[in-house]
Formats: sequence, structure tokens, C-alpha cells
Amino acid sequence: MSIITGDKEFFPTVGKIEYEGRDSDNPFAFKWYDADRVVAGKTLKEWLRFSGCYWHTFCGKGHDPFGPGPQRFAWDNYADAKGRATAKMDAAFEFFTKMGLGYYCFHDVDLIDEENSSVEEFGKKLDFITDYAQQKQQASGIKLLWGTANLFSNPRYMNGAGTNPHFPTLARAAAQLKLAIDATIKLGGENYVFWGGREGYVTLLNTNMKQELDNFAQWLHTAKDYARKQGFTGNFFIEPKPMEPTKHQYDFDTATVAHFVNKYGLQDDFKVNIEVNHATLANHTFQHELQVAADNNMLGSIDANRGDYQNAWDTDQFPNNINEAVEAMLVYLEAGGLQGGGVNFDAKTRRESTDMEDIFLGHIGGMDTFARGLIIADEILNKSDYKKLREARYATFQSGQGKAFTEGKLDLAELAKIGIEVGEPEQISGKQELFENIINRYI
Ligand code: XUL
Ligand code: CO
Repeated sequence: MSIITGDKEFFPTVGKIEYEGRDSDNPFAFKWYDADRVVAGKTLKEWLRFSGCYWHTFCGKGHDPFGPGPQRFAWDNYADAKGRATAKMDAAFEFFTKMGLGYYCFHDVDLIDEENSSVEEFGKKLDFITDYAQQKQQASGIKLLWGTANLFSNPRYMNGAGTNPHFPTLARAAAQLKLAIDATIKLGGENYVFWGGREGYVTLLNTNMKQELDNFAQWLHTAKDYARKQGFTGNFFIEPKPMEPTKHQYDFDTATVAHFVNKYGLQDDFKVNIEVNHATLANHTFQHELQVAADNNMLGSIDANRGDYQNAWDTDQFPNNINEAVEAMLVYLEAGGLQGGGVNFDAKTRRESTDMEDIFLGHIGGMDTFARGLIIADEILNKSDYKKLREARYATFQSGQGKAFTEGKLDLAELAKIGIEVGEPEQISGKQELFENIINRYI
């Protein structure tokens, strides 16, 4: 299959990224991600379902609150929106193909510039670019992991979309949401994502939180019912984040989202898309969020990136911490992987990384980190005492009175009687250092 599906090569200095193993000193090769290697019964490719994201990689140019971005893209040289959009898509599919990414994700406005279009005009633009995307997907075999609507950048959504206190604004957002759902279905998208955007509040003084949350649930029901009617059988994912852009985001973390979907009857259709840097902003670890999702049967998908230990905003850096990846992959493997989703690189190269090839290096590092984490986690689960040691901490619940307690067979008086008989219980070490050393032994 030819790598270039358009008529222009955007990344001429980089070829197809191959697996060369950890002894290779080729920066443009995988050291760990051997797509066809079988681990725990599936290939790495099947376990991880890697995806490229459109917004950071092909739209974001490194802008920050202090100025525009220094990154320059050849596809921006086209004067008209359609020319820019098709050139950007040629570049994107060239990149996905060279990287060996089987999936991609987008916001509606990433695909083609909105430029103050009316809903009807934007719908026509989306028709145009999704026709082109169908051809690119067909030619490359790359699939759409999920689509979403950007209902947070345009100033009209400053007070939110589905939680906006003003019904006409909510309805205007719905018109855009419908177009994004239609585009996702047209392209065979396997999932549809709702990241909160500005669904949250800045001050409670002007906010009726109950009304906003009731409306948000209605918004999600309405979207889900429409998509199902159109024949969409994929998952809906809510992407938790605790803050930024609003002070308090309603989808704070996975536990909050689990409560919300259960309260409002959305639990059969909605799972979570967990982003690493959102987990850490919520003062959780990534693995904590994965575990909460797995235990609630909601582990849908992952937005892979990392934050920064020294600051407290969403830096969206490429993942590179092996210890954290191993701990996360222990949860991932024990949960049996993701329900319908994949590992999407919602990550951006640094503002100062201005060579076109830098986006390859970021993805190579991220894919190797996840692959290496998964391979090591599998070894730990199979070869070490890790699971046995963890189980042993709970051994007293496996039989006798402990088991009777878990089965609800003891009332409080009976439980208290046992407690009196026990006297001062034996001190049992938590052994954290031993667990940590097991992880490091396999890295
Ligand atoms: C924002 C974020 C988004 C979502 C999609 O922090 O992660 O890019 O992934 O809207
Ligand atoms: Co994200």
C-alpha cells in the first residue's frame, strides 16, 4: 500500500516507523512497540488500539496565554478553508500511516475551519470534508476511534453548552452537536465523546447547579436517543476533568461521572474516557481513575498524556514515565483492557519543538511507554508474587467469620462480640516497599 494517499508528501524526511528493538539507536524506530507481539493472548496492536488526535497534532501550533504558537504547518498555506482542510487531512493520514496508528479522533472544528459559518454553512463544510475523510479512511484502512463537537472555544459557549443557563444558546449548541454526531456516524466512528468543555461553573453565586445538572443529563439523553435512532451502536464516553476551563467542571472525576450516569439512567450507554493529566489534576493517579472505572464497568477509553510535577495545569505532554505506565497497565490488564475505546494521544509537543519530525518523536515515545508498561505488567502478573501478596492481605475475608461478614450474615452485635474476643488485633505490615521493589525488578 502506498504511504502517500494525496499528491504531496508533508513529512519527506520520515519514513514508516518500524520496530527495531531496544538496542536500536535509530530515533525514528520503536524500541518496545512491536505491533504483532502477543501479550496475554492478544497482540499489542489489539490491546492498545493507538489513535492520533487531530487537534494537538495538526491544529495546535504551540500557542499559550502569552502569545501565538511558533509552530508552522505547510497545510496552512492554502488561502481557502477547503484547501487547508484537505491538505491538513492529507498530512494527517500520511502521519497516521507512517506511525502505524490504526485510529484517529477529531473535534468537528478540527477538520475544517468554522470561520463564523451559520449552522447550515458549517454542515456543508463538514459534508465536504467527511466525503474526503471517507476516501482517506478507505485508502489507508485507518478508522475513526471517536468524534466529538467543540462546544467550548466559540465565545457563544462561554457559559457552557448542555449546561448553559440560556435555552437558545443550548439549542444552538445542539445544532452543532447534531452535525458532529452525523459526521461521526457517517465515518463509521466507533465511539462518541463528551468532554465537558465549559460544562461547569465559575461561581456558585450565579449558578443553579441542580438545574444545570438536570439539563446536562437531558442533553446527553437527547443526544444518545438521536444517535441510536440513526443506527449508532458504539459507546458514548464522558471524559472527566476537575477544572480548567471552568473553576469547577461537573465531570470532576470518574467517581463523580459514575454517580451522575447512575442517577440519571445513562449507565447503559455511557462509559468514561480517562485522560492521564485530568486524573492528576483531580489529585488522583491515572491508575486510580482506571481502577474506579474498571470497578464500575465503565473503562471505555484513554486519552494518553502526562502532566508536570511542578505546575498545576493541563500540560498534555507525551507519556514517558515507565513506573506510572506499569502501574496503570496492571489495572488495564486485570480489567481485560478497554470497552470499545483505544489509547488516543491527546498530547502535544512542546511549544519550542518546532521541527515537523518532532510529532513523530513524541508519538514514538508515547507508544513505546505504553507498550513497555503493558509487557512489564504482564510479566509481573504472571511471574511475580504481586497478586498473591495483594490477595493475602484480604485472606481473613475468605473463610469463617470474615466471609460471613462479607455475606451480610453478621449483625453489629455479633460483629462486636467477635471484636471483643479478638482483643488487640495483630499488626500487619502493608509492605508498600516490597510491592514497589517488585515493579522495579521487572522494569
Ligand atoms: C481537554 C481535552 C479535550 C478532549 C476532547 O482537556 O482533553 O481535548 O479530549 O474534547
Ligand atoms: Co482529552
